[in-house]
Amino acid sequence: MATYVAPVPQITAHDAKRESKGWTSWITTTDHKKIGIMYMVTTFVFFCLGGVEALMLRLQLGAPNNTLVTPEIYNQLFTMHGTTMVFLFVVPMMAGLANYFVPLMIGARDMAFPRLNALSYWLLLAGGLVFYSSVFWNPPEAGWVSFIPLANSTYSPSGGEDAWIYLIHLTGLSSILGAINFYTTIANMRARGMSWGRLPLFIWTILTYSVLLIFALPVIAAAVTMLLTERHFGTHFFDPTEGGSPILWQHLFWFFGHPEVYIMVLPGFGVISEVLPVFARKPIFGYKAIAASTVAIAFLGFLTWAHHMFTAPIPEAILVFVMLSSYLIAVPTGVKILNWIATLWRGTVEFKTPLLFCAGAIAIFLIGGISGIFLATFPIDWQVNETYFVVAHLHFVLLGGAVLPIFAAIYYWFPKITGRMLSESLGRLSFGLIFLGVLTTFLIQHVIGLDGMPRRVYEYNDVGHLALYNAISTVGSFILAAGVIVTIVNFARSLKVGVVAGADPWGANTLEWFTPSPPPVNNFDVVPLVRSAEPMKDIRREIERRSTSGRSAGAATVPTGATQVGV
Ligand code: HEM
Ligand SMILES: [Cu+2]
Repeated sequence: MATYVAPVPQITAHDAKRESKGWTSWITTTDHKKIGIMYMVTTFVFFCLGGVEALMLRLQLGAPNNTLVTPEIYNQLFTMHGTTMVFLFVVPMMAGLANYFVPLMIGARDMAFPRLNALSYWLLLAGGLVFYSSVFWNPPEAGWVSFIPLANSTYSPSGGEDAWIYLIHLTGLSSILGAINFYTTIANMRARGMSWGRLPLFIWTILTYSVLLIFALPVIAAAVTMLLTERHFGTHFFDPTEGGSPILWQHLFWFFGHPEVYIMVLPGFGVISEVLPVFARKPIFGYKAIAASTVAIAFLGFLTWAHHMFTAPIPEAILVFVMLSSYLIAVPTGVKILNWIATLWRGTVEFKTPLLFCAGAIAIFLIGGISGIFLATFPIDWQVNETYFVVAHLHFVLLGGAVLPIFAAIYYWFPKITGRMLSESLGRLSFGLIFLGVLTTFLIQHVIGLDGMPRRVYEYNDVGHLALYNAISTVGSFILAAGVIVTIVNFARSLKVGVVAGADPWGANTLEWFTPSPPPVNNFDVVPLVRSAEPMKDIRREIERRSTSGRSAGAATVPTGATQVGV
């Protein structure tokens, strides 16, 4: 008789201490789940701050020649907004999701290095606090890219720019330590039977995310250190009057910056690959192709950084190479999208909120991908570089590739984390508003860009349709914000009155659903033996088989890691 449960009797010293409560249990914790929750809550707060900054930007741009904010404040707002969304929301939110779910999905009891894990969180928080403390004197103004000469001590004399540098250092260190931890955990702590070919696709993307971070972050760390010495200790790496080169900064920044985009969107793709098969009631189509395309995107992502520098003096032969390698990324990306569509095709599709967010994410990302092909064509980029066309592109990519998948992940995994379901009707409303808000805010910005409106300007004249188009975009941003607020209300409500979820409310495929919701401190009393890429399906099938053949009285209950010792 087949047995699905490998008896793993040991409870480690780490698990043995009973789950402690109270605020000290949070600040002293090394439990990956608590750390994961702290990551997610902290980064969501930063998302709200970044969102408020975005709304202020959009309010200022809502009418021509508006005087709501000064030019300095406008610069500070877009710098804070871009930096917050990238470094304090998307990247660490993915780390938060990974912290909570990597051990659970691979059948481990914690991360490989629990103390290092706690350190990663505290470094992230420190980075965020140092950065936001600049609000009390003078926030940075040189954009999230800190281009030279804007970021040097002549144009950015205030300490805000230094706060930005420390943010990069602290969050970078946090991410690198986290990446090492994820990599080691995934490589060494998988349940018995979970070969690489049975690794959940979300885990494949976290593995790739980690490798990308490990390769890309040291470069930006070096670059910002050079910037710091340039600002304070008289070095001249980037100063052309002393033999330095501003282009060097751009190379160093974008060598990191382009992979950073994949650091943000690949885990989002991983969420989509987990959610679609669950709600289509079908195995994922093309598991191997999706896993391989993740790795391919990551590799190609290191060849294309100079597509952010098409207007810098770079030899045309190189521009052609960069253009072609950028096009090439469309191939593995297209592979993913085709496989996702094939997964939904003829499935028994249940349009629950997580699936809605995923479907919306694919549509929105696709629009960003298509404008990306335009931008990768350097003669086109020469026309639209530094206009709102780029702002539209980057928001479609990041909202579709990262933000909507994060919302999908929240709706999908909230029951596991809290033990309660989020409301479906509020979820749908939130999705509808966010989807509509994204399209209303950003589609029109392609036209604003083609009409010639530059990005990073605080005002514009009332020429052509610019006033109307910008007003539409501003209205859209408030629709989007309303959608986010509905989700926040949904959280607060469901924590108290949400339907109790049980271990496996979706009938899902991966191991995190084997254990109770919320999971006990040690995650699993017994770790099931993994026999396919969809272990929960095997377990449910086995339970069904046994209950219909009338054996083992306890086996027909919903599986939970804590109670299912005898399956
Ligand atoms: C919630 C809806 C959002 C709205 C309404 C919004 C709006 C804006 C606006 C008005 C700008 C400034 C454009 C300019 O003056 O050049 C901007 C820039 C930017 N946004 Fe957003 N944004 C949103 C979400 C996001 C998200 C989720 C991300 C990243 C994940 C993001 C990343 C950026 C970046 C990187 C910039 C460029 C900053 C710079 O120029 O240095 N935004 N956004
Ligand atoms: Cu790029």
